Amino acid sequence: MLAQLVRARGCLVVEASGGQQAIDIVSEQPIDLVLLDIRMPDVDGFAVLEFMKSRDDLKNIPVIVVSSLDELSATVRCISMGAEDYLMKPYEPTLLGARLRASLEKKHFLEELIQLKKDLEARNHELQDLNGKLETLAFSDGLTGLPNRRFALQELGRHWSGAIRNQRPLSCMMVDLDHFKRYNDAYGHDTGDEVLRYAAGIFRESTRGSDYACRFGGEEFIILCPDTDAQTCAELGNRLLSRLSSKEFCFADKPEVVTASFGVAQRDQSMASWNEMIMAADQALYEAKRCGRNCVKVAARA
Ligand code: GH3
Ligand code: MG
Ligand code: MG
Repeated sequence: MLAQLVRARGCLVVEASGGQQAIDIVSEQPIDLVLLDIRMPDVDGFAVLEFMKSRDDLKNIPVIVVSSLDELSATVRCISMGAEDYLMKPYEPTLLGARLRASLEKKHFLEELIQLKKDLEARNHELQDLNGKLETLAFSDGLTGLPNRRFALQELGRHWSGAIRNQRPLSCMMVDLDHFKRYNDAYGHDTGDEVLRYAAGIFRESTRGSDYACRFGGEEFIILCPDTDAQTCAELGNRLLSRLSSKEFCFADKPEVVTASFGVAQRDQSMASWNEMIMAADQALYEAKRCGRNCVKVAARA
């Protein structure tokens, strides 16, 4: 009778003879809605309801209890357990039809919402991935793979405040490849790029740890050395200088050695900002160029 009524509304009906069979059916088949009696010979309706609501994959299937158990406590118990509705037998067919339609619509709406939430979460993950990639791109140099000027200045700002706060030394070294224009002019831009990548590789490998080697622009690099005084920083410069010139290149059958000039400065009390430390390092670099290149110069301290 109940099954006929539901079939008449265009629904496919799977009937269960008892509670255990109902549990088996909802566990194995995609069911849109359950009409559930309370009194059943084996497992009762409360147990079926409890089972369904405890399962993530079944808890959103609406359950309408249709029972002859005319007790308020049973109704309250079913609704508290998550039943959609409780209809007393004998039920009014039109009312059952209306409940059926409303519950199914609600379920479809809920499913759409769940799908939307999943889609949103997936998009969020994609966005987070993209943001990470964008950040990496924004802070790295495409040619050499080193952190770029933006990154260097950001870190410099951070370490500048840290050095003042903790009364720790902070040094930086400006590096400029010597006569670099010549590589471009004599052997082409690609060779120039190769030299830049080579120098970047040396700086990256030799400054592991707390130092940062960054490409500052063109054929200029900056090396930030937190917790380091100018003399130690200059020693690093000398190591970089000899490693750089240790490789003999052969461009268009001509032997070539890459060299660079280094200018070191350490933060001191007279400097109002990190900009002044960079300017001091730049001055020292200029001095290194003036003294014949391929050397390290340290800025005089106040
Ligand atoms: P100095 O020893 O005085 O520093 O001389 P230099 O030739 O190294 O300096 P200069 O400033 O005259 O030339 C720098 C050149 O670097 C000019 C520019 O075309 C080149 N350059 C800048 N960026 C790149 C790059 O990404 N790739 C290549 N191949 N060349 C670049
Ligand atoms: Mg330059
Ligand atoms: Mg140069």
